[in-house]
Amino acid sequence: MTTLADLPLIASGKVREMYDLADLDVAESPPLLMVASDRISTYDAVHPTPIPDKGKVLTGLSVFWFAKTAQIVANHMISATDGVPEEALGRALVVRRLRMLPVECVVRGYITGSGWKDYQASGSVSRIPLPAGLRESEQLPEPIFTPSTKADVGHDEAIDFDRAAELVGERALMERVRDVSLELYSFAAEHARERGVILADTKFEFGLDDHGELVLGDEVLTPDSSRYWPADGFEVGRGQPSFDKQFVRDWAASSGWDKKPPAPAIPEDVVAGTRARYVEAYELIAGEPFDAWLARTGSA
Ligand code: Q0T
Repeated sequence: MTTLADLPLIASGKVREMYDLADLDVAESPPLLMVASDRISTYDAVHPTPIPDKGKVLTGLSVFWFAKTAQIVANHMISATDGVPEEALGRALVVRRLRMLPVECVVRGYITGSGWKDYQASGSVSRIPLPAGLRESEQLPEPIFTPSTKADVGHDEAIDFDRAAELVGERALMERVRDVSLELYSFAAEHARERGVILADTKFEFGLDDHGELVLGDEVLTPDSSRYWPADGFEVGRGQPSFDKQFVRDWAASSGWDKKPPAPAIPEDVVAGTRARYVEAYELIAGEPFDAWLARTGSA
């Protein structure tokens, strides 16, 4: 019996952890355990109140997308059951260890967030010129690849394609990463749109396996790595409500919190509404009851 507390922690983020499963395996490149917590952040601050099942929803969505996109690119998932400690069932994946590329692969289909800011200042994003006169949240003529660097602390830094290629060290590899990222986004955005959800933008991370093959890593197309908007009520010319976090943001705005850490505790009705939104996101996108995910992973 393995418990998370016994595993070596190799990376820790605001809302998830990566553990080493080396002791459990004799392979040359022993696998990792990627664990999603129920923690939630808004305005870059983690609230002290968890959202029950959030980690399971995000893990279930990653698994859904890993399966759906395996024909586009290989991914790091090994198992959501075998090798997962009991306490993490449903919210953890055993994954292949990769040599991660030092860039975040952002794809934007709509102009929002930092892309909107950059566009307003310069008319372009990541050195990609965009048409004049775009309005906030407007769909772009075609999706764009806008990489960033992984900052150790604070916000990721936007870079252009040439800088990303320099960091990766091989332009042809970066071109493949860009093309795969755009294909993944287009595939997922079309799937989501058929289910009433707009995938505004998303972030992928890739690595290379022992054979030098490109492999999709990280979590994929989850609400934490993507902006999902309800298609219903979408309106160009303003910011859009987040599919998953809008209850928390609305409550936070009315609570008087100055949006600086520490983030406040979340009242139980807001927790319940937010949990329901995550479950709804799972069911809309994966097209099955969330209970099916719990049952498959023995985590009900
Ligand atoms: C990684 C080797 O997940 C991270 O931080 C979470 C707190 C960042 N990170 C990813 C890796 C992966 C993945 N995914 C992989 N397959 N192989 N390293 C390490 N840190």
